[in-house]
Formats: sequence, C-alpha cells, structure tokens
Amino acid sequence: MTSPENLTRKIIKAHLAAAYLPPAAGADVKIKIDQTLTQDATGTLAYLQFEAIGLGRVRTELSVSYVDHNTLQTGFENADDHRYLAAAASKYGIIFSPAGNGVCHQIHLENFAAPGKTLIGSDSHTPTAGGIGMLAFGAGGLDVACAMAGEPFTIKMPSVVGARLTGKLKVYATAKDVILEILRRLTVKGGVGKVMEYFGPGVKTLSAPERATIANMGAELGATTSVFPADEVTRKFMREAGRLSDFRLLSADAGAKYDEVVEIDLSSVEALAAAPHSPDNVKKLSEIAGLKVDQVCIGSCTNSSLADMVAVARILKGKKVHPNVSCVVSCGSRNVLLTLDKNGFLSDIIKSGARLMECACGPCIGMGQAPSSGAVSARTFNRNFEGRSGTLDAGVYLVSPITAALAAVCGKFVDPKKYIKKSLSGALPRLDVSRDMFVRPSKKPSFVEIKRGPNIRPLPAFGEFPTSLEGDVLIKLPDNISTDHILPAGAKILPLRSNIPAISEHTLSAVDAGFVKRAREKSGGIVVAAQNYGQGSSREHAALALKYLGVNLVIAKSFSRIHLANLVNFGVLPAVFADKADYDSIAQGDRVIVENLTAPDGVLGATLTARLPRLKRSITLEVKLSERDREIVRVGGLLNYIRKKTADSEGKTS
Ligand code: MIC
Ligand code: SF4
Repeated sequence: MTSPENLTRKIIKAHLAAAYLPPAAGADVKIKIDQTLTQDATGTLAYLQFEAIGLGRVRTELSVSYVDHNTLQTGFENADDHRYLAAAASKYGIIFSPAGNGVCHQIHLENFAAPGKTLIGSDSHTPTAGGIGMLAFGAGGLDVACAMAGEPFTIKMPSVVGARLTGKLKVYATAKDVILEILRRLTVKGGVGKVMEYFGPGVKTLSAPERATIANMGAELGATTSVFPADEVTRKFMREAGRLSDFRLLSADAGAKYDEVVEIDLSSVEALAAAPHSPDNVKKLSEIAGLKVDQVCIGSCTNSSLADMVAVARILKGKKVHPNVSCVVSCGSRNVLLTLDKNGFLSDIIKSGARLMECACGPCIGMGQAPSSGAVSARTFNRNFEGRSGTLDAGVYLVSPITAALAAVCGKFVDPKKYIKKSLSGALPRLDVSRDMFVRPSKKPSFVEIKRGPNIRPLPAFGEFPTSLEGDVLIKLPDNISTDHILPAGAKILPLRSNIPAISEHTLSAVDAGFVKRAREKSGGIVVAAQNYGQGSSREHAALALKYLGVNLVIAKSFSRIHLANLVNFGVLPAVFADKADYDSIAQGDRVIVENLTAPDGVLGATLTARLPRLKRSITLEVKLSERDREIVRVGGLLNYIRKKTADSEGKTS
C-alpha cells in the first residue's frame, strides 16, 4: 500500500522527468512543465534566450507572453520590446496578451491556469495560480526559455508546510489580512525552501480569487510556491470562466503528512498592514489608525479581482476621496473593468474622485504614481521595499482593498472593524469572460518577421569560469537585500530591460551610488551579503548585471531561491559562509583569495578556503550546489551548458 501523499508531492510525482521522487526535502528534483508565462519586463530576455537555444517552436502544452509591466512607452524602447514580443510569440507558437488586457497573473488565473498542471513564469508571483490547485513557480527568464524548449525544471525538493485553515473570515477581514498574518508569523524568509500547502475546513470558505491572493504573496514569504486544493469552489470559478473542461478535483490524500503545520483560525484574523519597508513588518490596523494617508493605490496581481474591485466600489459609492489623498485604481483585467462598467460599479469609483488607470502593474513596479516626498502611501500591492514606489523616503503600507478604500475616503488609516458591518462580497455580478484580446500564434511561422529595435541588444556571452579567483569585496550588504535593491525597476530603468550594458549601469544604485564605478575600476570583484540575499522579484537582470560588471563570486549568509538559480544560470558562484560569524569580520575593500577553487576532477569545489590577507586568516565557504549546478557555473552559465550538452550528444551520435 502506498502512503498518503500531500497535494504538492502528488503533483510533483505526476510530473517527474526522472523516475525519482526524493523522499525528503533538499535533493534536486526535475519536473516536467506544462505551461509557461512571461511578462514584458523579463520576456524579451527570455525569448532572446529561447532563440539562442535554436528551436523553431515551443514544446510546452501552452505558453503565454503578457505585456503588463511597462505599458507607458515613454520612448521607443518599450514599443520596440512589445513589437518584438508580439512577433516572437507569433513565430514560436506562443499566445500573446497585449498591453491593456490585464496583469499576467490575474488573467492567467482567469483564462489558462488549471488544477494539477505545472507552470513556470518569469515573474515571482507566478504561484498566484496555486489558488486553483496548480503547481506554479516563479523563475528566471532563462529557466522559462529552457522549459519552453521542453527541458524539465530543476528545483530543490521543497519541504511542505501544511497551513491548516479553520473558521471563517469576519466581514471586515480579507484574504490579504490572512497572508499578512502568515508573513507576521513566518517573516520574509520563513518560506525559503518550502511549499505552503493550504488545507482544512476553512479552505472552502474562501473564494478562488481569495485563495489566489494568499498564494500570490507566498512569494513574499520566500516560498517555492503555494497551493490550494481544487474543490467545489474551484469548480464554480472555472465554470463561470467557461473552462469547466480544465477542472479536476484535487486534494491531499486523507492522513497526508506535512513537514510542519501552521494553524490559522480565519475568524481571528484582524485587519493588518505591512508597514515600511518590508512585507513582514506587520501591524494591526488598530495600531496605526489615525495615521494620515497621502496616497492610495488599488490594484496589482495581489488584489485586483472582480470581488476586490466591487468591495472598493461599494465603499466609495456616494462618497468622495479625501481632498488630501491621491487615489488611483487599476483593475487586474479588462474583463474585470468591463464587468464593473456593465454593473454600475465603475461610475461609483469614478464619481468618488478616484483616478482610473490602465489594467496593468502600473505603480506597483514604480511605473508612475511615485508618492510625494515623505508621503504615506496605502497600497493593495505585495511589496514595499524602500524606493520601489519611486520615492525613497515614502512610507508604503501594504493593505487590503477594504482598508485602502476606507483610507482614501477618510484621509487616514481607520480600523475596518469599526466601519464594515456587513459583507462587501455578496451578490457579485458574473465576470464578463471574453478572450478576444489574446492573439493566437501564426499558422505560417516562417513568414513572421522579427524586428529588433536598437534597445534590444544581443545577449552578453560569457566564457568559462576563471581557474583562479581573487578580488576585492566591492560591497558588504545587510539582510534581506531584494532584487529591487540590486537592480531597481521604475519608469527610468525598466525601459532598459533588453539592454544589459545600459541597465548594468544602475546595479545596486539604490544602495550605493558608487558601486558601478568601483566595480569598473577594479574590473569586477566580490559581493558580500547577509541573510536572504536576492529576495523578491525574479528579474535575472540582477544576476546578469553583476556578471557583466565582472562579479564572479557572491558570498552570503543565505540566498533566496530564484536569485540563487539566476546566479548559477549566468555563471556567478553563490557561496555561503560556513561560519556565519565570518560575515562580521569581513569588510568592504578586503582582498579575498580563493585557494582551492576546483577539485582534482576539475569540478568547482563544494568547500572552499578563502584567504583574507587583512585579517591574516582564512575562512571556509560552502558551495551548496548540486554537481550539475557547479558544472553550469564552471562552463559560464546555463546557455553554455546546454550548448555543450547538445554538442556532446551530437558528437556521440555522429
Ligand atoms: C515585481 O513584482 O517585482 C516584478 C516586477 O513583477 C518582478 C519581475 C520583474 O522584475 O520584471 C517579479 O516579481 O518577478
Ligand atoms: Fe506586476 Fe506588481 Fe504583480 Fe509584479 S507584483 S507582477 S509588478 S502587479
């Protein structure tokens, strides 16, 4: 008899690319990928990399290319990117979702996500699809390119946290408050190496979009992904989306075991806010009530479903946005916007004085709506890292749509418990499902011409890893440095995503304006960081730009999953301090000489000795990578590795 399995292991088992399911967490597991998604800010590199692999057509069941991050087109750069993305999609067999159709995760959930399937996306919030029982992972663009080429996705077998939900949310508390409560308890590194699997009697009280909100912000826990069972609530969601044929009932086996269990009584969840500048800096609304609010932004892949927007409209109806507040609203999809319009909710929003924005990421990624100096901004988004809003000294609070709409009207934070006495999510209109904006791939791909504008620069090529490693510590960073710190986004830098030489000029500029100059003067060097280095976004540019500047080694106390994979993919060696206390001794400017870089068999060593002349001693570094990953670093990155593998196998067959 087989032992009962949790849902995560069941889906992994059904997608094993090699006939081996690691019994415990930590070992590499290769998973077949059914679907991929990309968005414009990471998509151009992903498709350039797919082209470099050299296949004429994607080998997935379904791949979708979304344009939602940079839709402003302040210059030719993004217009050129969008033109390239549309043509590449058409040629290589990918569905294209143009600007205006909506935010990738929201529309993937509405249109393509399916229980029991696997998805990887070049965006860290891809796990949103876990809300309906899909095993969905954020990844770097190169990993997505490889998945499109039919390669399995390799991850460390995660441990599975069972999040047992009981009870039912109070009318003023929301799914956003649930995930903020989990962030409060587990912190932004609490999910690293883990899948959050939700189960228990409370699950059925949450709608599919509510579950998606919770799965979405599993990314902020650092989790590998999050997943809910597919039940009758999921069936209803998929029926309404006209996709009943994609539905299947799915849950953990009775008696399934989890590596750990977290208990959440939904009825005890209060309205919460993540205060500046971290998603885990969680406060009760009752603690911050009265704090003046200058800006309110509603939308993003976390909170832009129809139910969220209807709740906002119901609060704003017949009221005016406070004169001291700038309030903007962006729906997650054109379908949500059309449904609001058809049912009168849109005019409630517009009449209140809230400003309507495009169905896109917008202010969430700093594309406009930078708050005024020192402002307090209440946002229904998922990240509030310093400077991400575009204003370094603004204080961003992450809140639910209910809390945000109340703040817009009152001009200050108020506790929803005092104001919301009945449910705002009852009697919802049915979502208007139309799929006419999606562009299907060409039936005659050889006729599709791909134009690249001048901002789409060729991928930088890297040689093999140096045989000896010596350099200066260019910078020493604290805990929880995010990829927003390493390579900021926003209206000035986002247009450079297809141009590595240009974007690398901004590396770590949010932390130290002198970093790039120093790296250039020294022809590269070493980056030292603390815990959870590289948390947040999946942007592989954060690894690629460092490599481009000559950084071959990053030493940290620990790494986030996606960034670690990106470093490997571009041939940067990620090493951890064997003794975390060594982090305290090492300083910016220190010379580091790695003495035993390669093992006798030529493979990069797993335990390295680094001599520090200033301290007159050596420290031990651990390279916690599989043999395959160490080989990828040695040959100068994943593209070189694939080319070498292909050449080797062609050599064998000829
Ligand atoms: C984000 O929310 O930080 C982004 C922008 O969506 C990123 C992707 C990117 O940097 O392009 C993410 O979450 O992966
Ligand atoms: Fe877009 Fe923000 Fe979601 Fe990232 S987190 S995908 S920027 S809405």
